[in-house]
Amino acid sequence: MREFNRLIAILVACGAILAGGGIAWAGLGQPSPWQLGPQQAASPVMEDIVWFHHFLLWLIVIISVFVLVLLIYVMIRFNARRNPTPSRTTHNTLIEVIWTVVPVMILVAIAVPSFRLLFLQLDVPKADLTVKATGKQWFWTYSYPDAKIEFDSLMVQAKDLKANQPRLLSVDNELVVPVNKVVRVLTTGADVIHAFAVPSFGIKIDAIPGRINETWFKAEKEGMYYGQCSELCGKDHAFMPIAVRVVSESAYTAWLDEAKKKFATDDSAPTPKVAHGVGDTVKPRLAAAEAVR
Ligand SMILES: [Cu+2]
Repeated sequence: MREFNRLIAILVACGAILAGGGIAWAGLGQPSPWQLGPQQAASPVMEDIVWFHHFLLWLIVIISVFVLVLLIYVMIRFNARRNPTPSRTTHNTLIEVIWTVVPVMILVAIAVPSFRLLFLQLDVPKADLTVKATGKQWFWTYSYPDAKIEFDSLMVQAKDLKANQPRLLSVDNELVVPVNKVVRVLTTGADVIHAFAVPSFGIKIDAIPGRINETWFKAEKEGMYYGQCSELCGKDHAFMPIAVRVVSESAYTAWLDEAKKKFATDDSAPTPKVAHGVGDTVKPRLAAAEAVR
């Protein structure tokens, strides 16, 4: 019985580490050393995802421990030595009803929050702002269609990192959005399939050439939020990070005024080709991206 107690203690400790990991060690907006759980939530969708994750985690821990305890009990109590003449019972209606109905109830308990979360993610609320993220080999181009601006966002090389800039996640031109506003994100790919993902916002959506995908987030805290391309897209797949700077409404307006001068899209130019191959507008930036490596 001492072994059994020790086993239970280990299981409880593992559960505590798993549950604690998500809360205690996760950084805001970026991964942190020894992190086990998801990154801290900064949007309503991610808050639901984190809740759902912990709900499922505890559910499966309880079920696993319950099954393990049953197995151990059967092994000890009903082995050939302690139970030489086994019972001949083949049916027990009450137990059969219980082991059918209880799992069904558990599945329904999972399905309800699962569908609620799915609808929250897919049902894009009325957007305050639309941004388009185009995945290119190997950087992102962001456009703000309403403000008529567009710019490329390339990873900062390790030797050029400033203080507080995380390696492999920082970029030269961040995607800037206002806090507490619904941001609709349109994604597409210019060459191959990429995926736009920011863990703290709970978004991950494919950027497919010739297609526009749509998702949304509402950042509830100001700060820097990092993500990465999440669809294997070629040799520099790991070097096209996503950096989102969430700022106050007034700081956003100020940034937008600056950006309109710096990154204005030329209306007279033909729209960049995004459907097939590497568009003409991509090539000079591609050369620049190659040159720094
Ligand atoms: Cu990619």
